[in-house]
Amino acid sequence: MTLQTIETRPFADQKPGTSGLRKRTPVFMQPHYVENFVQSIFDCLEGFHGKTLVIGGDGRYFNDVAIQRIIRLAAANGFGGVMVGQNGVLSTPAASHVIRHHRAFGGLVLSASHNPGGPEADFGIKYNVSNGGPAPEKLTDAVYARTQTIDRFLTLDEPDVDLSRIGTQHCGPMRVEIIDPVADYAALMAQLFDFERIRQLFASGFRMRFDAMHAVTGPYAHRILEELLGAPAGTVINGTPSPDFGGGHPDPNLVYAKDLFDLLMGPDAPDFGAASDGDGDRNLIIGRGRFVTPSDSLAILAANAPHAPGYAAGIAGIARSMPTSAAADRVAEKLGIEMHETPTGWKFFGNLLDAGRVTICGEESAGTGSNHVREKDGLWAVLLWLNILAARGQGVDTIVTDHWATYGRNYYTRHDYEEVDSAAANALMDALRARLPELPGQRLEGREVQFADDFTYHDPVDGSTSARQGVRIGFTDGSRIVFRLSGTGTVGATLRLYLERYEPPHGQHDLDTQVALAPLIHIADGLAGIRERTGRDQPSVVT
Ligand code: VG1
Ligand code: CO
Repeated sequence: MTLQTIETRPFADQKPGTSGLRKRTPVFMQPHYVENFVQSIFDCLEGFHGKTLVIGGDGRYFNDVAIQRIIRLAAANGFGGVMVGQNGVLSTPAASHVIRHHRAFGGLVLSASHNPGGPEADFGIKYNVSNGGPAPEKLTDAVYARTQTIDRFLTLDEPDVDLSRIGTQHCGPMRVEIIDPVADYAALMAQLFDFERIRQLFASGFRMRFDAMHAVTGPYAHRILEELLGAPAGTVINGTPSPDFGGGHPDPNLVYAKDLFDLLMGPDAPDFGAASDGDGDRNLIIGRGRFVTPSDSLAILAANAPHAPGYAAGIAGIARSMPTSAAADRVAEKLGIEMHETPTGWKFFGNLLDAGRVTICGEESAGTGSNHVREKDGLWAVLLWLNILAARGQGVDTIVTDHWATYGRNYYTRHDYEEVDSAAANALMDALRARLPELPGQRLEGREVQFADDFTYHDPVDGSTSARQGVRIGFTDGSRIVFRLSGTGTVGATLRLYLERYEPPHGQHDLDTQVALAPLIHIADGLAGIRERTGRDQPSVVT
């Protein structure tokens, strides 16, 4: 075994975004690209000597190659051991749990999440800290700075390990433990939820379809839903992870999971449909004849969490990302618990969860989770829904409409303009920001602007500040328009437009969402000149 110090030169583009570093796969496949980024992370960490690093990914193309390189880097840098999911697979929430459960120093999660995979698609790497959550901005900023000056990385002249063989191997002096990716996670789920009751639900003929989208949740869903909870074989579809996700987008929304949506809206619909994304942290929830928006799902899960044993004592508070609808705020208000609004990205929930100030968190982008890990968790949300359905003995539609009748309905949609010209997108945001000071008090098509700002978050736990997190324009009637640019795309810019309008408990709850929000959509286009500036007359994705 020889320790090698390899000379290298910085790549200008290794700036982590909303969730780690995401690039086209060929970018990651350039010589030294992975090594530079991972060495830069290690160079920004202190005190890991002899400690354990967790490594896993969503199984996409290049996962296995990158993991072998990372194992050698970890050994050369002095980690005492690595725990790696079998075949390099660990869902993002499972990786978070493994880090916490085994008191690891941190972990590397290889994924570009909902972005497609393959030699011409996307790849990504993210570092999680010892609480199991994504590295905070302070660390990702330091890592980026380091990538700009790096001139060497450390590696070992050692052969590949066998990622398929569960058990202990070595890379030089470092222990390499290949673990069952599902076992620890499944045990955690069994603690949080009433598996017996959910088993009875399935035994009584309740029908479900779970679409794993050829991505990482396949093995988790087969084990938990079919083997442990007794759902009939065939409940889980597309359950074998493939390096290119079957050629699809592993994004559980109404565009890429359209078959599931059509099934649930069709004549022979099962009772419940769900899906998860590439790395298993997102969830799509659809009842028979009823799609549940992620913002509503957050509110409903928070309101009903005590039906599950893991939350029987109640929840301490709720946090949601800024663009997520205010539906959950009404639940928090009624329960008299804390409510927090954070910037987009799960890393902002970590401090609130660690401090015990919130129990449940969510994002409009189909992410929901709790203090059981420090990532959003797709299957967790599905299991909490199942637990609630079993406990209440009601269907999704009844539960959703009941919720609206109690709290009112927040009509909500997101329009994405994907891969637009970066300069045009930035100009649009700049022009909007310039207009913000003059907007409050103005009437726009009959609605009065109450506030207009570029969201700044003050973390109440560590006092840090994150500015320029999205332009929000709120009206006196409670409706809201938000604009921001995506931080996970890999080509051009993606403009996200978020729209929301509140309808009180006794109001009209059965309008078509796009119709209910049409006046706000019109105002948004007028304010930002979306069509003109992007050259698009329609969003690429509407969720
Ligand atoms: C998107 C979502 C955000 C989510 C992030 C990572 O970020 O909007 O809510 O946290 O993806 O999700 P952006 O910057 O593109 O809007 V995951 O499942 O992709 O890791
Ligand atoms: Co994801």
